[in-house]
Amino acid sequence: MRKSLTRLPAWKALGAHYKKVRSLHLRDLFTNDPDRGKRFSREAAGLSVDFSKHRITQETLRLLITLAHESGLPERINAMFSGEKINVTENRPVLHIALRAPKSRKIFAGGRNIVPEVHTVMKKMADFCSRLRRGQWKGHTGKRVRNIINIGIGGSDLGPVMAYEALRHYSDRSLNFRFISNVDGADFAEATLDLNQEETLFIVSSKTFTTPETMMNAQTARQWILAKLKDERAIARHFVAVSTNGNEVAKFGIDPNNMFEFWDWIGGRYSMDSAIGLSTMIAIGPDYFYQMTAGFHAMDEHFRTAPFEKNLPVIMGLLSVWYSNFFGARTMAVLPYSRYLRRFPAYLQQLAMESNGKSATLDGTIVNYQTSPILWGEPGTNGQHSFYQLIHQGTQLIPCDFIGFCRNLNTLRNHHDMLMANLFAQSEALAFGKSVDEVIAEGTPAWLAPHRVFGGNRPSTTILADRLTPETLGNLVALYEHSVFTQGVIWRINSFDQWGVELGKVLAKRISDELSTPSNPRLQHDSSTNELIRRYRKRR
Ligand code: G6Q
Repeated sequence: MRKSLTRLPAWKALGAHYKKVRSLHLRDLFTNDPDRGKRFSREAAGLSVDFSKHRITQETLRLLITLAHESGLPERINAMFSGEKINVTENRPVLHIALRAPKSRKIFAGGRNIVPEVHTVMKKMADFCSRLRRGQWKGHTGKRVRNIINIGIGGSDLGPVMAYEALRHYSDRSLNFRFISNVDGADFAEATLDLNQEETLFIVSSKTFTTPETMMNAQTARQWILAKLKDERAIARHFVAVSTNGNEVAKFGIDPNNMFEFWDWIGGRYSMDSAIGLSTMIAIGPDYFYQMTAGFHAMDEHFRTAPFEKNLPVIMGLLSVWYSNFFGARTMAVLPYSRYLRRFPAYLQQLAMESNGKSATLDGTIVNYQTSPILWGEPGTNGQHSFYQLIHQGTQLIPCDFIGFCRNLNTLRNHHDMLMANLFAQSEALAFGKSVDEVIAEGTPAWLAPHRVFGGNRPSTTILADRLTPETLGNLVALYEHSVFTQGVIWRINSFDQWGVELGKVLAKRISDELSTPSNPRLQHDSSTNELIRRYRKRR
């Protein structure tokens, strides 16, 4: 039987090594190695990543990489890229990397080369987008479509929203984009309030086409269209679908020719560059979309081929393990210095926490170590005037990822220099802090000094890219995807299922039936749930 993670020689060595390095201060690490900034920086696939402000030495990195080898990371990377069914609990291969593979590449799932299918769908999407963007796709009454509403949830929403926001600079400003995900009717009501049905197209994005929230919103959309257009034939002009479930799509009344396919070897949270990205492609056009997939592919290739000591996603993933399992860090913050990336932390929350927020290992044993940290964040500099206080002086260690761009997209006085100055200042302040001597030397009275001391030694990664382009976005997302995979491999969990969302779904169905048949008084939940339902029934 395979040794458990905590018995691997590298894990034990890291434990012993941690005792030696935990008291080292970044101030000393930098003083003792004037080249540290360069030594721990790496460049690849459009990104330059500075790992030097981490509480690591060369030896830490060497041991973490040994851990990756002892955990079989090279074999697992190979298994993913060669289409093995590594999503064992759902008996599926995991092939989002095929979504961005060039035509010449052969990637097999179930013995079939799937790359041609990917390109066929992409071509169909591109044709559709071009027609729509040229105003050739008309609504039922002959009006040009100007409003695009994506209906989807989870992986069928977070990627499209994030990408639309991120790439807004490149989008067609004559079109309106809205996103409906929540079953809260406010989502639908607010998204459609000022829109004319005749000019509105819904994209129903659902891999399964059975997700209750999405189906509820899609039916409401159907009614909203029919209330004005009063003709069933309008559905075919005002709805398209992205799904794997042709039957259900046809039942809804959507023309199968207007269904954009994807496959069960793509997980929802890994699907933003599949047909799920249809709204993205409509917004930015096919050429920019291809640039985005090229960005993903560049990072895929880097991940697949680069030696681990130069491999950005591998190092990032291993650092997460280092802080989670040895320093006991519970959370990590992602802090993009770009308004365009304001939905990026929310997107990464699903990617990281739905992938690695698990306790059972691949062989079914329960872990005796921590798995996914809680991920959170907001764009700088807003966060600085909010929660950064805790990161600087609070009692928890919160590793941070700073993301910034050397060139801006909106040339407006010297805003960008000021923005980036803040990014650099934050990582510097976190790492080096301000000692009590420095504080006193500034003339601070002794009683106030403790409040003004910054301990420093708070780790961060800084990711810099030239500009926020579709390609860079692809680089960035794939960086995190593969970092998440790396962590999952070390923790021996399946990063590609999500059984944790099932129980709530089943109970919601049962309770929803109980709410709609209030005459049935028999409630058989616990006394708290029973009481909440009764109270709601009474007042609804
Ligand atoms: C993501 C999950 C999940 C999924 C949604 C929507 O990895 O699988 O977030 O994307 O539950 O599912 P449908 O696309 O099937 O509606």
